[in-house]
Amino acid sequence: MREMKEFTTIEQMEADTAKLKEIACGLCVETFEDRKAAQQPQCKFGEDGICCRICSMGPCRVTPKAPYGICGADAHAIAGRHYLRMAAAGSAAHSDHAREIAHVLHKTSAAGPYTIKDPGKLLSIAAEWDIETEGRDLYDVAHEVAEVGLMEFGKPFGTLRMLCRGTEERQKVWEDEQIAPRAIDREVATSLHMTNMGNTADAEVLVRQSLRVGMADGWGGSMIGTDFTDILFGTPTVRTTTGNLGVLEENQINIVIHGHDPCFSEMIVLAAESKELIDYARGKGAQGINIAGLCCTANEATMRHGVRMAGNFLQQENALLTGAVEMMCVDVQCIFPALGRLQDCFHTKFITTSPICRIPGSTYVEFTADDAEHAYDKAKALVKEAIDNYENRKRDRIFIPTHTQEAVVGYPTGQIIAELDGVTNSHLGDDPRGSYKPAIDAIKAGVIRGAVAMVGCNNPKVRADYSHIEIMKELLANDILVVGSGCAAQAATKAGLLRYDAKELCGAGLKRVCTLVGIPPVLHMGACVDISRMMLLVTGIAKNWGIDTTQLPIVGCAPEWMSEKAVAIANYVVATGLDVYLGIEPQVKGSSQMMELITQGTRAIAGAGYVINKDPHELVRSIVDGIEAKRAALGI
Ligand code: NFS
Ligand code: SF4
Repeated sequence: MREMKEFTTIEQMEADTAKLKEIACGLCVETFEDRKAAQQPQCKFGEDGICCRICSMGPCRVTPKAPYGICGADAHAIAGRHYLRMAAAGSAAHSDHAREIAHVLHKTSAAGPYTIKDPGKLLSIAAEWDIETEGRDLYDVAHEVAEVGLMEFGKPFGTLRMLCRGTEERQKVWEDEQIAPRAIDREVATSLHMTNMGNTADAEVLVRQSLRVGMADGWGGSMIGTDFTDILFGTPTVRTTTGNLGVLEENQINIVIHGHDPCFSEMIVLAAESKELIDYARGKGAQGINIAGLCCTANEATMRHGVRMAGNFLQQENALLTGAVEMMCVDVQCIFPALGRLQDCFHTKFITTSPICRIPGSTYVEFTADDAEHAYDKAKALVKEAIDNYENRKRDRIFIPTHTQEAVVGYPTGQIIAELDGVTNSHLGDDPRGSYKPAIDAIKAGVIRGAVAMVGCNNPKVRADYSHIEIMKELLANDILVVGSGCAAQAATKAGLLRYDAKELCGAGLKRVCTLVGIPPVLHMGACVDISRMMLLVTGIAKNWGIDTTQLPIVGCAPEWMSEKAVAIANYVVATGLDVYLGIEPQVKGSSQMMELITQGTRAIAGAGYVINKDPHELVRSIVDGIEAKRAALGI
């Protein structure tokens, strides 16, 4: 057996960041740490969610002496409205990303550049949606599937199609509690309308709508986005890759892709693989073209191409500070506007590509689905520009940290179930591997005590990646399987937790499962839109077990979240019946009613709620206790 490689510690990661920070100081440019310091003390009213500027009578701030805004809204109304607006904005972001993917699906053709990579998935969705497939051209079917998907955003009647994928019990809860989302855009618009001046002031009603608009994301926008991305670019499969800043190469053209929507970055990846451009790069003295990813675009590209991952949210400035990036090419979401200023200190070209995300200081090369036929040519032109930029590197300014970790990525729902099924004989015979029984048996027997979906961002309010990594290690030691997405999955990548031999960190039960099945103990499920995959995974387990999702010893955890998208996600995870453990407090503390509603009130509606604790060690303790309590209730 090969000797186990070291894991990367949080201190090693911090030492790398500190060195890059020194470079920034030497160049007199600021990073998020400086800006955070300059923001202290952060506004207490904002933090508590009791500052309202929804109308121009305000801003109104609630204090003991002034408990009402000018219109009479109290702290609960103000905090509740703000919270719902966050959920709505998050849902809008994920869903608009999905809409763009749907438009690209609508532009597919056999001639490319966008083609159908997973016809099986296309046909199964067509069947689910009663779309005729017999004797039809695949691309006709694809275009109709795209159109029906697009109707989900604005249809005037009914609720979302994908809700029927839920357990029967869930579907009844969603219906009875009036949190079954209608058209996606309608839930976003309704949320904005409800929170408009002079509308809903009842916190309970605002929280209920937060669940509904969250559902429009998780069981609507994100789920459509995930399925259509699979159809377009292939359903991910297991592959081995590498993560952390050390994936940037001293002697290659480094192009960083960053953001969320994989449509354009897919083209960049393909262009960088073309012989013509590789030869061109060699002609310019580089050894090759190295594509590295940041944030969720990295997750998407790594699962389908094995593209290496430079890091997560709080590493975006670090990537540029290495001085070794010829081009950073971004699409939408989670992109620091600071990059526009930072690029000035380096030769890096900062390229924005989406009309949704325009940033001063960047070069804008528009990419939209309307112009999909030219996407590959545009990508080639950009890669060539990056190659031409190689000679402009300021070689004395290059510092690439050396830490990297191997990572096994690409576990969509079907893959996880098939892998776990692989330990038994149930896959022999005609049935393809894919029975849930072994997974359920492993949980029932207690070999695996439960599972946690580790999701979400980094947040400078806490040590970057520390909570993610500490919590994951503790869960593994307690025989709790971890599935990860988004920046949480990348924290695991950087630490080495996506390696097969990370099973050494597990308790005896989980270690045995990982050994038998040949999986790492933290399973990379993809980007944040792929949390919809997690919802289908828990639904599949619950259905095959014959119980509801809320009874499962499975929960969600976002210890370092920051984005409005995380608020949308937390709401649909709760609405799906899973408790959500948060390490950052939602900005509603100024309202006792809101705090009660998000931690307890939703339990009466959906059977789940938030548990909030800023201390990662206490948080993970409560996760383990929560999972054991679910087991006890099931009598296992
Ligand atoms: Ni999710 Fe992905 Fe990261 Fe947070 Fe941003 S990249 S969609 S929002 S920061 S996990
Ligand atoms: Fe003030 Fe009410 Fe206007 Fe908010 S909606 S700013 S509380 S007057």
